[in-house]
Amino acid sequence: MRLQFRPGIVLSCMALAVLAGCAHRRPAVAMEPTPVAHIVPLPGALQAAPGVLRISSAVAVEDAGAAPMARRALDELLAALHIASADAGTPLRLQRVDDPALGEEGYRLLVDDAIHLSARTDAGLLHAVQTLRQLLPARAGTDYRLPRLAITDVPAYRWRGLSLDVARSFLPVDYLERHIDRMALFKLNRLHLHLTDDQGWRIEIKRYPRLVEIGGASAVQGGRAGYYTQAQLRHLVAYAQARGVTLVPEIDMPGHVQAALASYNALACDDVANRGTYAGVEVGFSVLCLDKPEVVYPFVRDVLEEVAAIFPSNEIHIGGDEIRHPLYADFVARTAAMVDAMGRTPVVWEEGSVAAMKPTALVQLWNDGYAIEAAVARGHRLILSPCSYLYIDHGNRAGQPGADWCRAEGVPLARVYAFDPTPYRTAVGVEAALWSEFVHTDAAADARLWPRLAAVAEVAWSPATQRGYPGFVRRMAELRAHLDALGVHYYPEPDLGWGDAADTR
Ligand code: TNX
Repeated sequence: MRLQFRPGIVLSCMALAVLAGCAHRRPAVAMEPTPVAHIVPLPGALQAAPGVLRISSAVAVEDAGAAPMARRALDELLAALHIASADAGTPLRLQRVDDPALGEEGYRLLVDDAIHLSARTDAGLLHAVQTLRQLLPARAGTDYRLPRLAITDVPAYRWRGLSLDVARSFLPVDYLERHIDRMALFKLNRLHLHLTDDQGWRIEIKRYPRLVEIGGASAVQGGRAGYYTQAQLRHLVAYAQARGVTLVPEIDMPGHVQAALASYNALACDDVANRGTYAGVEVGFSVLCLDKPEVVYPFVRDVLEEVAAIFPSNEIHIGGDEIRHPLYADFVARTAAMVDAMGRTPVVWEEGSVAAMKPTALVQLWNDGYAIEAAVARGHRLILSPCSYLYIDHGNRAGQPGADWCRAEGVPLARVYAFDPTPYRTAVGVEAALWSEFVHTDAAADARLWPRLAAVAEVAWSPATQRGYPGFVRRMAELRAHLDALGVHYYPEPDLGWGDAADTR
């Protein structure tokens, strides 16, 4: 179609230009463009007020020492933006308030002539700081403007997580540190570490040194070997804790144990021929010898005791996936009872729900169609990881190399976002999973995780009735600079207009 000259349009443009000219004579404050509050996950309630608050060079922080975690995050944010602390600066108050409506992690953020952050807990205040971080630019400038607004924000779910498979292919400590910082920006609070599998054993166990000498030296074909010392894991636990993230360890048993069998052959049944390490991608072939309880249970107990001594998390994941054995349910019941006796809560993959466990045991759903009702009826609460929405080892788009067994079309950003947890009435939350059979480098992990993990964060935090993909896309597109500042090698997601970025997988 040819464009035609339409005088009406030109005239109305001229009229608009005149009006715009008039606007120049309005008071300066009205001229401040009100920045859009692009926050992910979407806050529960946000009321915008006219105008902005300008912060020129300094803020005056008052915190009464009540929130060390939030204060550390705030100091880091101010330092990154070169905003000084000075008595004459814009007032910024962190305050603990006794408001039950805010729960364990909710917060309020009010921007008027000052910045007020309030919450019942340090964790809540930390989330308030993360919201402030998203409202401010990602990199240092000279002066800053904050929209005047009032936010009240409480998470929908207490478990907002990611499971990282460091067993098939290892991820170094410095990657995990960076990753924890990124999770915190989106208010994600559980990092589940899948520490053992057929292809590798990644956690030092002092009573069984060969687990890391042999099991730690193997990996999936093309992947990275390696292991974490107990000192490194204790460091990571503290690092994560300071950022509001709980590390949840998983020792996958009684299947997925070839690395353990290769390290200690006695754990295998006597007729097992394959006692070496494994670098393939098959599942379901290895099992602790459940017919030798006198060998297996002392091992399991010793390992879990060391795990519990390193990880203070309430929950300890004992695996239980993809293995058939007549003594399977018995094993899961006994192992879950051990975790209970240590004063912790066991978590099992969905298949483990056939075992007799206390109703407090958490069950992690991973096959969309798994008949979970029986477990729910027995009182088990759920961690939701249905693979067709949350298995982000699958492609960002159809045809991307990697896993596709659950959904041939991959698990694109919009698909992740479309997950609705609300029908699962007893869910404690939502957890995405990054398996690493085909994800072997830091950059490849980044490109699987981001931006999809931001969608996971919104699914788990924001009220299902208020969130929507178009709004998420608009807000998330604006946060690209924050991911850039953190050095994230995200997937160049076309829905967000990021298709120009290098695809670093
Ligand atoms: C299923 S999900 C597995 C993992 C694989 C993954 C690959 C689950 C509990 N087990 O062992 O790595 O599929 O997508």
